[in-house]
Amino acid sequence: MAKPVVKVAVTGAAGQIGYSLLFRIASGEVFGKDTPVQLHLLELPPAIKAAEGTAMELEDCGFPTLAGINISDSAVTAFNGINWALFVGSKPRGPGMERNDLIRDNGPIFVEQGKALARASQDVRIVTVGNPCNTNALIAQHNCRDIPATRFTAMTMLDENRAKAQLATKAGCNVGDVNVAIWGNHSSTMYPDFENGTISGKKITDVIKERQWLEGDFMKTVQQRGAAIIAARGKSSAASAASACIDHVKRLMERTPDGKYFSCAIPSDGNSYGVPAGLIFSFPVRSLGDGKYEIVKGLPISDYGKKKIEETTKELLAEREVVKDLLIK
Ligand code: NAX
Repeated sequence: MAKPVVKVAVTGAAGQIGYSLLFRIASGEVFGKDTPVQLHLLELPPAIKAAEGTAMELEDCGFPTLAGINISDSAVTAFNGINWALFVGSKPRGPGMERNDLIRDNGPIFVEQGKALARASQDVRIVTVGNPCNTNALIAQHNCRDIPATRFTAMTMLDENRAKAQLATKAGCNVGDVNVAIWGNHSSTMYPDFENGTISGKKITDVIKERQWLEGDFMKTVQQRGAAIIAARGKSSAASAASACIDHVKRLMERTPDGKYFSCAIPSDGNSYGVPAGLIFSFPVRSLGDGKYEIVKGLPISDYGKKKIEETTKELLAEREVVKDLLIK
């Protein structure tokens, strides 16, 4: 017997990331070849026509797992009965725009969409990709108090994948051999934790002994990869961001193998590594299966690591201050 339909809302469906993401979800890659998927596409009115074009292409792929597509410019309509909300849509940063302006500009989107989540199914899970994704997730979560806070996540998986690729190239190993997590904000203050990470079960610092490279070029490359891609491509990362979003959903659903973890920005429980409660902060996380997860506790954090975690915490607290009037207590 076919499994129940999984209803997935994708906001910003006509954007660059949407164009990569939707096809992979519809193909059965994420929820399984025996699970029908219904897509709920949310777009701004001027982009509805483009979303319709994407929907036509989705139909033309002939995916047996694609059960249907709804398109709407209303979050209330789009979120009706959904099991997953992938918040991709938000305004990009314009020329000369400060990060705080972007935060203020995008905040109201997540107030509205957070409220509209009241229409979602009881088991809904939320992944925020649109930037600044940690703070946008915080706003949505505060505006939707009937859904448990732990269901709200923001994506740092692209940063993890970027870190793994750099480490694998340096060590001359397969990307799959690398286990490394990102701490904090999806921004240039993020901390890819090479001190706790492993390569084929050995400490990264025992495999790559050039501490100068790890603290220097490696950190810089991961932290500034988004800007490097814009400089090379003329557009921001899209296919890799969509791929990371798929990894994020899959990692949350599948039990994490022993000895591994992954990066996921989640509400801090206030008991982990000195991060204030409630902040949407990327931690090393393990999935217990079916979307339940736990923060990996007890990792040793050196003075260097503490400084990095403090820096990114400080930035997230400052972002929270900028949007404090949008947060319902
Ligand atoms: P695009 O500008 O191509 O697409 C965004 C789409 O969102 C547009 O079609 C727009 O009409 C729509 N949109 C805007 N406001 C909306 C609203 N209120 N409701 C519904 N739709 C709305 O951007 P794209 O390249 O797809 O990137 C989307 C977001 O992902 C951006 O905020 C971007 O900064 C962010 N990213 C996040 C990453 C991460 O690792 N967390 C990495 C990639 C990417 O930079």
